[in-house]
Amino acid sequence: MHSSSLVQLLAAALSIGNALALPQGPSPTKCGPKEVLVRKEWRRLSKTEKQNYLKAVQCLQNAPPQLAHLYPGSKSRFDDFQAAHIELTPLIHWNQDLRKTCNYKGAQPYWDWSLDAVSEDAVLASPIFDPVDGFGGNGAYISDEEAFAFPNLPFVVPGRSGGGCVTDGPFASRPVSLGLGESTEYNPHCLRRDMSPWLLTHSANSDVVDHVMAAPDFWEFNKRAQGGLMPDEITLHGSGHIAIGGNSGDIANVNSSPGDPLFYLHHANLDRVWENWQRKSSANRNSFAGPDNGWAYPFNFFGDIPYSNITTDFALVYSELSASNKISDLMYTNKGPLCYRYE
Ligand SMILES: *[C@@H]1O[C@H](CO)[C@@H](O)[C@H](O)[C@H]1NC(C)=O
Ligand SMILES: [Cu+2]
Repeated sequence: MHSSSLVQLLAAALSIGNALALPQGPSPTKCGPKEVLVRKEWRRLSKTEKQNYLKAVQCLQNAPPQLAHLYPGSKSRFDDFQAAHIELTPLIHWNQDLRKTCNYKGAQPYWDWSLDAVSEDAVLASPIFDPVDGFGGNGAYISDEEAFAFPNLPFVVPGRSGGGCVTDGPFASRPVSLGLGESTEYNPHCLRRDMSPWLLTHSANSDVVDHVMAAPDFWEFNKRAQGGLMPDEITLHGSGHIAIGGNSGDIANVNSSPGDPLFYLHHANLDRVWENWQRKSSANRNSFAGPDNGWAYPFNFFGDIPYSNITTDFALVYSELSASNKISDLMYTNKGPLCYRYE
């Protein structure tokens, strides 16, 4: 297991898609009303806004890599982000790169899964999976046995229904460069999904969101949002990964999940839940705590390992994607280097 922490993962979710200027050291970044980007739920975007986002992602998939010297498997700028996640988990500058490299004018959209988690039919009918104005749908069905042979999970995902190559949408024909797993060698393969509408309705519905939102401090918030490893313990974070990626899909792999472009909309929504929770009180706003290793207590699913608890002085590192940030600089989405708000 790599050593990046789940807290970092959530903290990184906060910074995914950050906006305008490189967060370089302590110098304050200008973030006024003119600069702040407004993040919207996918289905609230116009058709044109959706197409602009999808085209910008495809543009990054065709843009040359800048980190191939670090990650031999990276064949595009899109792959740089996937490779950096394999190594580090934290991600920053995704949306900034869409804007800078691909001239994308918008903000990072998010996917509010709780809107779809009302029924299994609603999950399947979600606009997020639209073949034209969305990210495409499920993979073709493969058997439990075949799916379980992939390295994502130690159990067969209840309700899994796909597992093979995604058959429609704008990302079906482009090979994913890296993964599954923690190698950064080139390993082109089709984008796979193994959706479990059952799991999404059980682990990302509005009751689960409410339970997370009721957490008294960040430690507890993080614990409730991350959930556990087994199917009946999965909550918000695991849900967006495992209910879509299942046993064989890219987005369900703990290392190589950003191979599926949906990853960024899932993490933007986690960030939004955190931001909503922060806005409940000034105590919430300033609360932050968690282990410095993703698999340490209280996420010690694979046994106890040594760790320290971190504070907002902790510096997140992003490979060569950007300079590092202290978490304290990232506690407000609408200030400093992040500079966005949610609608
Ligand atoms: C980390 O913080 C948690 C929650 O406050 C606490 O239970 C745990 O003992 C702390 N661990 C260390 C190593 O200080
Ligand atoms: Cu994640």
